[in-house]
Amino acid sequence: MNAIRRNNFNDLLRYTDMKYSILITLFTLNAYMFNNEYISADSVIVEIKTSGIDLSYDITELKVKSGSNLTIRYDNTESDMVHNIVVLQSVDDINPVGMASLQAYQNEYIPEEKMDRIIAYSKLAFPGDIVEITFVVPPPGIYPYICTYSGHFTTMQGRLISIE
Ligand SMILES: [Cu+2]
Repeated sequence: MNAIRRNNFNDLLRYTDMKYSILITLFTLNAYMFNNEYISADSVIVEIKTSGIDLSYDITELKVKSGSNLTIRYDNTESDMVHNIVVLQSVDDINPVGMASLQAYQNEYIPEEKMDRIIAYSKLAFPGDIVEITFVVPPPGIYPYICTYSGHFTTMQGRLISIE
C-alpha cells in the first residue's frame, strides 16, 4: 500500500515537473520570438541544463529585464559530469576568472580573489543535482555565464542580456 502511494506521489511530482518544464519552454520560446519586448515580470525563473558528457549549456542566451529577480535553476540530472554556473560582470572577466578557478578547487572552483568580477555563482552540481542561483539582473548590458569547474569555461559559456 505504501509502495503504491509512493508511486502515485512520484507520478504527481513528475507531472508537476513536466508542467514546470513546459512553462519554462514557453517562456524561452517567448524570449526568442519577441526579442526586446517580452517580459514585464518582476521575478523570472529559467531552467538551464546539460546532458551526458556535453561541455555546454542547453540555453546560451537569456534576455531578461534589468532589475528583475532572476532565478537560474541549473539541472544537472541528465549529465555525467560535474558543473556549476557563474555569472560574470563582463566578457573581459571570462578568461581571468576561468584561469583563476583552476587553482580554486578547494573552494568549489570559485576563486575568492576574483569575487569583484562575479555577480552570482552556484554550488558545484554533481551528476543528479539541481542547483539554483537568484540575483537581481544588473543594468542593461551583456553578462556572461560560465562553468568554472576544471577548465570547462573555454566551451561552457552563455550570456545573460539585460534589457531596459
Ligand atoms: Cu562544467
